[in-house]
Amino acid sequence: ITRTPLIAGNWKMNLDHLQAIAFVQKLAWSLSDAKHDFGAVEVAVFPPFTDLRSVQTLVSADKLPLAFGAQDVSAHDSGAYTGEISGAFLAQLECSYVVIGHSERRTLHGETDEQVGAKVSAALKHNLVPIICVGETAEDLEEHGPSAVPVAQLRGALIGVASAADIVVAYEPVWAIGSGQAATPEQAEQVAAALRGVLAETLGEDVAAKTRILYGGSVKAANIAGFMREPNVDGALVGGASLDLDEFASIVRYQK
Ligand code: G2H
Repeated sequence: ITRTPLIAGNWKMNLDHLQAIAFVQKLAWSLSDAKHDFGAVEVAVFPPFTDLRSVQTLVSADKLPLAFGAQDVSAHDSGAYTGEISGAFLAQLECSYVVIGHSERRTLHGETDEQVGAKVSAALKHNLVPIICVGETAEDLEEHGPSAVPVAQLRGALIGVASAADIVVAYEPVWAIGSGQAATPEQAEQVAAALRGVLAETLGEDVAAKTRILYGGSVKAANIAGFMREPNVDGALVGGASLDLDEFASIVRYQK
């Protein structure tokens, strides 16, 4: 099985409506100019909710070969959940993906593995591909070793997930996020291999073999190629560097 690499740009709470339009247009032009083969390396952006409609309009009007998704989703379909956004709404905006359980949601909003699991089920129900984020803090790493916490988080998120589910997993060590201090490719590979083992155990060998596992945490043009050489790393979830057009375009073109 070959897995198409995915380079995903997580904008976090950056780029307003007008900036988002300009960025997506320029990104598509820049990659097309460089003759990027979108079939060989898939590119996706994750703007704030308020930019999704603009990005959708642009992508569909200009038939841009970019995928997009949201940075979070509600576990509920509709109802009295002030401030939440349901998977049904995201599906209507033609989102393909949704990031779930990012460490900033876990630490700043207290999201638990159980809540992450409920959001994963909600995403799948609306045909959104969840990008399930897992990762350990520096203290976890010291106390439990490299894979224990991400493995437990992934198991928690997969409770209730059907075996045929189309999912993506992102390994993002918390100590590497926005710190400039990325994991080494070997560290990322070790955890990615353990996570693929969890997928095989819980969803079966076939799903494990086709599921993409991304690395995230201070990815930039200068270090992407090392991660992509690892057999179990199938792409990257890029934060800070996804806001710089040239840097992000270079990350996407990591093979050249
Ligand atoms: C991890 C990552 C993107 P950065 O949060 O999800 O951010 O690349 O800025 O470390």
